[in-house]
Amino acid sequence: MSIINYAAKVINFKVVYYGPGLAGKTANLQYIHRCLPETSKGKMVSLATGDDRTLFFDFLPVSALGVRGFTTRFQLYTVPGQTHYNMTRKLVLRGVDGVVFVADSQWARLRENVESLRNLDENLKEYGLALAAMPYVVQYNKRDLGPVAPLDYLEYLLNRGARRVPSFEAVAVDGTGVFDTLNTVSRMILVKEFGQAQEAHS
Ligand SMILES: Nc1nc2c(ncn2[C@@H]2O[C@H](COP(=O)(O)OP(=O)(O)O)[C@@H](O)[C@H]2O)c(=O)[nH]1
Ligand SMILES: [Mg+2]
Repeated sequence: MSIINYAAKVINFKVVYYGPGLAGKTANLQYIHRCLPETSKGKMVSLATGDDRTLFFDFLPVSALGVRGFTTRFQLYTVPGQTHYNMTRKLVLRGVDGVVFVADSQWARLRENVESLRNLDENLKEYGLALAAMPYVVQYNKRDLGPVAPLDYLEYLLNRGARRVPSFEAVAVDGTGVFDTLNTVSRMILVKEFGQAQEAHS
């Protein structure tokens, strides 16, 4: 659900980075924030608990291209991964336009990924939304660590829903895969909102 400000001619899209705690959601936003020029980024708000995990959300408006005289802006959020913050996760998903699922590639974290994906499904359902029907990509992060599960296996576990979505290997701390992930989900949102033709001009 995009939010359109007709007076300011701005369309806001909301992208939520979802996934288990410590998968690298915040690291994605930090890298993006570091790379963007001052003129195209807002302030990043990060509320952390004592153990340095995201308690509420990270917020990063990214100015993007103009569409039909409007400026499109992407607002990036992350959710806290830990089980007991489900109310917060649900709130952050409110009005979401696109989802990035950040998975932790390490063998030891596979169960947490599957649980988090199931939790995402359930929370979207409460808003009448489904991953199968929305702009959605998967990121397999922490590829630099060992031992990590092979891509095929991660795809089998996490990307075999009603439709297979674009997926990316990433090392969020050094930026590998970070913009591929963001650009793809952003493009999927724009195509959904404005149609294929618009993409050709973007
Ligand atoms: N080696 C490595 N560390 C990472 C990577 N992504 C995130 N981290 C580290 O993993 C920890 C958790 O990352 P964070 O972004 O806070 O996870 P979040 O809970 O999903 O937001 C931090 O210490 C990050 O620096 C990665 O791709 N490789
Ligand atoms: Mg975080």
